[in-house]
Amino acid sequence: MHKFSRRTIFRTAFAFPFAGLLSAQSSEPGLRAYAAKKGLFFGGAAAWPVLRDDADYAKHFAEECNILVPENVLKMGPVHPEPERYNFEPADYMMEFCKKHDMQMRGHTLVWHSQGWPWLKTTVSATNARKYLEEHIRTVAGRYRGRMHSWDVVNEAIEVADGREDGLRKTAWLEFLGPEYLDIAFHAAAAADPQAKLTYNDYGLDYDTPGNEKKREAVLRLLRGLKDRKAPIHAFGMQAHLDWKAFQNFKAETLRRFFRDVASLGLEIYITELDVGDRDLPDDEAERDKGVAKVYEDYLTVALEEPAVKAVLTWGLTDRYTWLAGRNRRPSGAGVRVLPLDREYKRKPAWYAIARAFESRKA
Ligand code: 9MR
Repeated sequence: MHKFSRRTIFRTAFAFPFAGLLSAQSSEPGLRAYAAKKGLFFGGAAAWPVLRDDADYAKHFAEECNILVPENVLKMGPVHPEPERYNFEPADYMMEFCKKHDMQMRGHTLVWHSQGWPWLKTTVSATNARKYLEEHIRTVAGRYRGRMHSWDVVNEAIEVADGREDGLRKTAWLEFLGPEYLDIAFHAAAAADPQAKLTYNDYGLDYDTPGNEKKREAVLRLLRGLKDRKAPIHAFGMQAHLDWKAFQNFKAETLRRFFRDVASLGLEIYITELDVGDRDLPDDEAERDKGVAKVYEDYLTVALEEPAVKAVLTWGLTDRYTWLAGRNRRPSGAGVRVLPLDREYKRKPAWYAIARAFESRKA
């Protein structure tokens, strides 16, 4: 474990709040050390083949993270492009990378309505859906048996706007198998990897708005249902795709209450896909970085009050590679500044904000 003091981090962050100045980087340890000091994980979503081909990117993952999640390569389509063919090469590489750098790995995701099998429509039907789903989970989760920290078994199964009483999203899996597809997936995952923490992961739950409240209710219903039916579920993944403007709707007590409700079901909580959209902040970098950092700090400080929260992962690590580059494009052409490291891998105010939030966690 690296040595670092609480004073250093506060001093540094406040002395040079927005500066790339500091980013010559220092002997300061990575965020993984701040997390580990509290028995927690910090990590990021890694892109493929960037992790293999960009040595700087890889170096910063190893330095900052004690957990990694593949951004895309374990999704149903990428990992299982044809009924009889799997592509494990990228995820195998990432697993080796994790081992080499003393990091854990999360799997994302066994069941999702998006980026599914290209062959779903032509091959899968109500009569064979269960067989295909179980086989997929057995093969993918089974390959990494005993080596995954956790698996997002089901991702984003709630869509209140789809109009069902139970809030379930209308997907092919629901159509073929009914709501039982959730239980089928969790049981198959537990059989394939009895050690991994099996997780339900979702977004749109962060704010004190009627829409988010409805979705929180539906997610709690889903989690409670799984627990009542004795499905093997161990954790809830809070994606936390935040946005600077939308964050005006954040209310600490609402998040606290939701996390308490989830924790009372006996589940761990992971912040799985954190980032902070900067679309409505001005072009000026210092101002933007300050606004984004404040959202990271305000959110995480509250989230980390909840003892059930065990891990924080950002969706990406550097502004050089982020899905928000497309979504938060600005008229000026200036690049987004939404993650802890900038395009040149320098630590931004958001990095210090995350470090301070870890420091605020009660041991
Ligand atoms: O960041 C991911 C992007 O590269 C993919 O094109 C997209 C579709 O598969 O998924 C993005 O990641 C999503 C994650 O898997 C689930 N939660 C929302 C994320 C951002 O869209």
